[in-house]
Amino acid sequence: MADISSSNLSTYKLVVVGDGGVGKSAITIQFFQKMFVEDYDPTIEDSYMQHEEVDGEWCMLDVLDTAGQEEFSAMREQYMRSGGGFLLVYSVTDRASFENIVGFHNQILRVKDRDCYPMILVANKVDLVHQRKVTKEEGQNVAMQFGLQYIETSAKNPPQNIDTAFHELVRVIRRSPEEGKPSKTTGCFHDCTVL
Ligand SMILES: Nc1nc2c(ncn2[C@@H]2O[C@H](COP(=O)(O)OP(=O)(O)OP(=O)(O)O)[C@@H](O)[C@H]2O)c(=O)[nH]1
Ligand SMILES: [Mg+2]
Repeated sequence: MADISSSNLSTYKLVVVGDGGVGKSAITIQFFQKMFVEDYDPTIEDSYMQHEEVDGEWCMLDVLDTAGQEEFSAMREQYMRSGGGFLLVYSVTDRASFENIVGFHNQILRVKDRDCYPMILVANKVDLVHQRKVTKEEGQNVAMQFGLQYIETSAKNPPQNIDTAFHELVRVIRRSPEEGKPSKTTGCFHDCTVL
């Protein structure tokens, strides 16, 4: 039986970012509470903690669900500074949210003063097939360009790839040199795996 009481348990600070309404809270609540939140209640900032076993190794996940609404954008630099890995979320039904991913990606690298940092690209709301505005290929191309993994999710029941998204980000952090602290000269350490 794995020992989860150990004080040297690795803690991963994961931050969920992206435009307002793309489903950051729905993804986070589906992961932590195994339920889908139907209503839209814009977030200011919420945090969640949970022990989690990823590839047979227990860790502590400390997840920050951030505000996507523009009026709270002044808080971004601070949470970007504290994050150890980022889920960059857009909605496949909202083209602007996809186009804004580049801004989140670049701002994280600027705040971290790195060329690369543990992040994954999350294309959410794939259950809304008929409202889809961004194709899988477009998402994959951007992920490839940034050297990130691309994951399609749905927070709606039955959930699709929600646990996978968080677990993959933990794997990316674990694989990164010095666990999330790549040297500026190391270059990209992410795989461009498509899930
Ligand atoms: N069909 C469907 N609806 C979703 C999905 N994810 C979120 N939603 C809905 O989209 C709306 C916005 O979701 P939120 O999770 O509140 O969005 P958010 O990104 O947290 O928004 P902010 O907190 O303002 O940044 C809600 O009505 C959710 O129920 C999904 O995967 N599929
Ligand atoms: Mg929210």
